[in-house]
Amino acid sequence: MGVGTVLFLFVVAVCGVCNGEVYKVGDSAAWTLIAHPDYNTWASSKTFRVGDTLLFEYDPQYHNVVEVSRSDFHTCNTAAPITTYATGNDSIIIRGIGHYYYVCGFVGHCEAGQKVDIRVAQSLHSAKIPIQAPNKPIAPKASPIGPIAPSPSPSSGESLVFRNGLFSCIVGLLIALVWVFN
Ligand SMILES: [Cu+2]
Repeated sequence: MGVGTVLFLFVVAVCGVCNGEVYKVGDSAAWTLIAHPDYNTWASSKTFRVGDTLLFEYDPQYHNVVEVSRSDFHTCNTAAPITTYATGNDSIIIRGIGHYYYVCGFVGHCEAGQKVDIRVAQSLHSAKIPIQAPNKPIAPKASPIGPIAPSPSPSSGESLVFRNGLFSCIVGLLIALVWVFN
């Protein structure tokens, strides 16, 4: 395996953390009224970031997902939706920091607790790197950046470096640039 291939794989691995997490709303309970999941407790247990994905899974016969304003969220008014989702398997990418208010638009469901306030306070995933594959075949070359540092050991838990998506993205970008202009 050439150095270029190794670098490419490394960049892909590093930039994997830039793509954000996927949060299934309600976890195993999903988006429902059955057993009345507490979506506010669920949401407050997560740290949402820009670039993360919210996944709403539900039976579209009985539920949907309506993004509403803050005031409509509190009054369960779905007459002026920002966006309505109804596939039963909706992935919504968080576009910026702030609050996102989702309720079920079926009669009585929001009032019964099928509503969630997604608060996005951090934007570490916002720096995304467009990875462009080179057109020319990869020729093995001496690495100008020295040996690749080993990944942090899993036993030490999440390392600060890999928790910080932005830092990882910058490292990945630098490596990609070195590679491209090599
Ligand atoms: Cu519902």
